[in-house]
Amino acid sequence: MAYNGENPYPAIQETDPAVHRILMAEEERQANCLELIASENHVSRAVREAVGSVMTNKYAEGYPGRRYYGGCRHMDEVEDLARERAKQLFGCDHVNVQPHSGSQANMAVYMAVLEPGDTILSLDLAHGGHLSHGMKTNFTGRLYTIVHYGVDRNTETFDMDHIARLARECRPKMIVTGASAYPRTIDFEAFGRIAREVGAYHMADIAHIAGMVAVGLHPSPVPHADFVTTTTHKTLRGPRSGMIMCKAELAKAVDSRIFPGTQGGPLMHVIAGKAVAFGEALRPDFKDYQKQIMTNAAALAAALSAHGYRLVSGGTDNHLMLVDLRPAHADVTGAQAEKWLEQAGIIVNKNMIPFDERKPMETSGLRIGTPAVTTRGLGTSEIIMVAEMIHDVLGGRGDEMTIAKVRQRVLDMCKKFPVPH
Ligand code: DSN
Repeated sequence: MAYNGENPYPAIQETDPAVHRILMAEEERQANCLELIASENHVSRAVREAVGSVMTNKYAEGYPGRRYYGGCRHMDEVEDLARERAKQLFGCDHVNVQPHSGSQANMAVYMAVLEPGDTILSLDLAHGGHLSHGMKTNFTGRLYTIVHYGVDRNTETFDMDHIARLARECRPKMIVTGASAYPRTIDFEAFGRIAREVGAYHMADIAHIAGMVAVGLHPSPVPHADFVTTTTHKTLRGPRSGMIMCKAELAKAVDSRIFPGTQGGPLMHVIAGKAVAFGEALRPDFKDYQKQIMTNAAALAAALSAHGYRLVSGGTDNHLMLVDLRPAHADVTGAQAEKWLEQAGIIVNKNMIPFDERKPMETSGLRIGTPAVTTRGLGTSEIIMVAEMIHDVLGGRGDEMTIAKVRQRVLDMCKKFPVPH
C-alpha cells in the first residue's frame, strides 16, 4: 500500500488490479517526490471529485440553452457557473470553457480570424515559446507563415523596440504573446500597442501565469489583447484543460471555432472541475497562495545563485526560473541533471536556454517552478534546503551515495508536507 495507507480507488482495485497498481504507484510517486515542474500542480480533492463525477456520462454538443442533445439542463448549469466565475476572475467580456487543452484553445482562436498562409509573429520555442505558437512540425508551423521574436542576447528579456521593428517589417495578422519558459513579467500593454500599430490581432496565452493574473500579481492582458487563452491546470490549479477569453464582438467567432469548428462534445466533467477550481481561485486565500509561489520562486532563485548557478535573465519575477548549468557544471547536460534529480525524488524538466548550443533532448538548462511545492506548504526555509539538495545532487554528478542521502531528505520533507487531499 502506498504513502499513507489510503486507497482512493476501491472499485478499480476490485475490478482491475493492473490499473489499480499503476494508480497507486503514481499516488506514491506524487506523495514522495518534490514536484518542481513549472507547469504542474496538485489539484484539490474537490476538483478531483468533479472530474471523476457523473458529468462524464453526458453528451452536450452546443452551448448552454442551445444543445444538440436532450437532458442537458445540469450541463447548462455547470457550464454557466464556470463561465460566470471565469469572467469574475479575469474581468473579461466573454469566456469559452470548452477547449479540451491549451493547444485546442489556441487552434480555435487562430481559426477564428486567420486563413492558412497568414503571418503570425510569436515567441520562438527555443527562447521559451510553445509548440502551438508556430513550431515547424506543429499544425501552426504547417498552416501559417511564422515569424519569431526571441529574447535579447544580453538581457535575455524581450526588447520591445526590436519586436516593434520586426512587426513593422513582417506586418503579421496576429501577434502571439505569452510563454512556457519566460521568467520575467510580460508587458502585454506594450505588445498590445504594437499589435494596434500594425493592425494585427493580439492573442495572449497566459497558461503559465494565469493564477497570478487572476489575483492581480501579474499585469493582466485582458484590456490589451483581443484574445486571451490559458490552460487551467498550472498556477490556476484546476483540472487539465483549456479556456478562451475574448472581447464581446469576437465571441461568436470563437464559440463557433470551438464547436463545431474543432471539437465535438465538451468534457462536461472537466468543465465541472473548472467551475470548482474557479470557485477556489475566487477565495481570498488563493491570492496568498499565488504570493507564496512567487516568494518561493524568488528564494529558490537567490539560493541557486548563491550556490554558483547562472539564472537566465538573472532571476525571476514569476513562478519559474531557467537555470543555465554551464557556468557551474560545464560538462553536465540538462538531461543528465533531470535524471539524477529524479533519482533523488526532485522532479524538474530539462529545458533549452536562449541561444542554447545543445539539442532539445540534451539542453544546457533546467526549468524549475514552485507552484506544486507551494501547494503542499513549503515555505522559504524549506525552499532554501531544496536548493541545497539540488546543488548536492548536481555536484555529485550522479554519485549513488549522494543521491541516496538527498532522497532521504526529500522523503522527510514530503512526510512533513503531505500533498493536501
Ligand atoms: N507543456 C507545457 C509546459 O510544460 O509548459 C506547456 O503547455
